[in-house]
Amino acid sequence: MLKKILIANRGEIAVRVMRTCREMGIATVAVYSDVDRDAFHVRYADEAYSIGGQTAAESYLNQDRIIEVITRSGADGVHPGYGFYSENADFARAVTAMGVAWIGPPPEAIEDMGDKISARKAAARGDVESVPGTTKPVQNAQEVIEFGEAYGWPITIKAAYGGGGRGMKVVNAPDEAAEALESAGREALAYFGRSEAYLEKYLTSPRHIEIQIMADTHGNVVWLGERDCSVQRRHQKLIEESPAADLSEETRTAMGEAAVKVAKATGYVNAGTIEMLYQDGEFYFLEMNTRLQVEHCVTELVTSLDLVAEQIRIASGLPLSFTQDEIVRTGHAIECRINAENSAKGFLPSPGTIHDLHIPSGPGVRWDGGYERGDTVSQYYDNLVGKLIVWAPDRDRARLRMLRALSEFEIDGLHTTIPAQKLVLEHPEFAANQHSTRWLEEKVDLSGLTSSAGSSAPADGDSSLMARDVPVEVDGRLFAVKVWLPEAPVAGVSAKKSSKPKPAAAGSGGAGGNGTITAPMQGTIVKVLVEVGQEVAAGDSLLVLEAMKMENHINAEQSGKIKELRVEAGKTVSAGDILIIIE
Ligand code: MV4
Repeated sequence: MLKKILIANRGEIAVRVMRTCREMGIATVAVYSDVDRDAFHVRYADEAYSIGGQTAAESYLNQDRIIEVITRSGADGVHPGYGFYSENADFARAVTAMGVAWIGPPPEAIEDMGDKISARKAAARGDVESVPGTTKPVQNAQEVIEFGEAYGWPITIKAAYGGGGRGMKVVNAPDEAAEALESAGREALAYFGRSEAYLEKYLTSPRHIEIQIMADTHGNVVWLGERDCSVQRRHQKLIEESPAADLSEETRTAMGEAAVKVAKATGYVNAGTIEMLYQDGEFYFLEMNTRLQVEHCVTELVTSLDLVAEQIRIASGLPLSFTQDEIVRTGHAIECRINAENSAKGFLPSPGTIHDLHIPSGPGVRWDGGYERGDTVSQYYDNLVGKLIVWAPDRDRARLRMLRALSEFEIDGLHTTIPAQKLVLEHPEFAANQHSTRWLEEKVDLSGLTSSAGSSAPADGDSSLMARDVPVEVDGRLFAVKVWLPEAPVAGVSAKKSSKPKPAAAGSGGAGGNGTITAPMQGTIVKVLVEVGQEVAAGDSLLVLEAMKMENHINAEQSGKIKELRVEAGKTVSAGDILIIIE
C-alpha cells in the first residue's frame, strides 16, 4: 500500500482525497500557490510545499515545480483530482518514470479517449454503439449535407478535440452547413489548437447519463451504477443524481455492461466514467472521462463505497475490494454543486471572502467543501465552493432532503448557485423527472431569482442597502424581521446578505453611473456583441467575458446608445476595468 500521497490539486477535491488518505493511514502532501498559502487543503494536509505563482498556469500547472516537490517530499503516489493534470498523459508518464505511482489511468488510455474520433473507434472495438456518425474528419460542406440527407436533420458538427460544448454546432438544414462547418473549425482552432471535426446525428432531447466504472491491474473491470447529469447550463452541471429515474433495470444493466466493454477495449485501469446519451429507450456512447469526476459522490452514497480508497488500492497494485456481484445500490442520492456564482445575473462568477458559513447537517447529508469560514474564493481558480450531497430511500425524499439542507445553508460574502438549485428542485417538471439536457436553459425562468442564498432583496432595491435579520419578540413569539440598512462599512458586522457588487466609479458623469459597464472580474473578452452607436435595452448582452472556465454574458443595466467601446475580442481585462459606456 502507498505510504505518502501528493495531491496535485486544490480546493474540495484535494481535501476529499486527503480525507480518505487519513482514514487509510497514508500521509498527505499538499502543494500551494501564493494565493493559497493558507487554503483549506493546505491546512488539512500533513505537509505542504509552495509552488509559487498566482494563476493556475503559473502555479498548479507548473509541472517542473510539482515534480520537484514529489522528489523533495518523498511521496510514493500522486493523485491528480479532476481538472489540472487529471487527463494529462505526459504528466502521468513523468510521474511513473520517477518510480512514483500515478493514481489514475494508463497514459495510453488517456490519449485514446483524449479525442472524440479515437474515442468512437475505441467504443467500436468494444462493440459498443456510439451516436450514429462518422469517424473521419469532415472535409467540406457537401459531406455535411450528404450526411444530413442520409441520417435526417438535425445533425451536429463536433470538433474532435473540442470539449464542454465548444466546437459543437447543430445544423438544422442544408443551407446552414457551410457556415456551421466553418465556425466549428474556427472555434476549435481558437480554443484547442486543432480544427478537425466529424459528424453525428443530433439527438434533440437526450438525457445525459454516465456510468462509473473501476478497473484494477488484475483484469477486474466493474460498473458501479449511473448518474443523471441532465440539469446543466452552458455545459456546467448544476445538479447530479443517482440512480437515473425511470431507467429500467434492464437498460441500466445494458448500459453498465457496455461501459465495461468500452473500458476493456482501451486497457483501462482505475476510475473512469463513460458518458452516454439516452433517448427514446436507446443509449449511445458519447465520450469517456478518464478521471475521478466531481459528481463521484452520488455513486459513493448509493453504493456505500469509497471510490478514492479503491483508486489508491488499484494504484498500489491491489485488486478491487469487491466484485461486480457484491455491488449493492440502495436509495437515491442528489448532489448540488455550490458554485460562487450569481444565479440572478446569468451565473456570473462571484469570487470573494466567505465572512460567514453555516454548513447543513442532519440525517443523510454530506458536505465536501473546499473552503471554511474566513477563506477566500479566488478569481484565479474554479469557483466551486463545495458539494452538498444527500441520500434518502427514494428520489422524492432525496429531493425534499436537499431542499431542507439548502434551506440550512448560509454563506456571506459571495453569491452562490443555491437560489437556482432551489428553484430546480421545487420545479414540478424536475420533481416529475420530465427534464432533459436543454430543460434548464429553455424552460426554467431564472430571471426572478434573488441574488444570494439567505435572503431576498427589496424589489429592484437600491444597491447601497443590505438586508439584516433582526430578532424581534412580539407577545412572547420570536420573529426574524428583515431590515434594509445602508451598507455600513463596519468591521465585524455580519450581514445576512452580502451587498451587490457595485460598478466602479462612473467616468461618464450622470447620476446613476450604471451606463458604465465594468469587468466584474479578471478574464478575457471572447466576443463583443454590440457596436458604437447601437441602441440597447436593459438586459441585452453586450459582450462575452471568459473567466473561471466560463463564458459570462455581460448585460446592459440600462437602455441607451453605445457611446464608447473600450475593448475588443481577445483582450484581457482586470476586475473594474471599464468595458463599455452607454449614454
Ligand atoms: C450531443 C447532443 C445531442 N446529440 N451529441 C454537449 C457537450 C458534449 N460533451 C456533448 N454534448 C451534446 N452532444 C449529439 N449527437 C447533446 C449534447 C448536449 C448535452 C449533452 C450532455 C449534457 C448537456 C448537454 C447540453 C446540450 C447539448
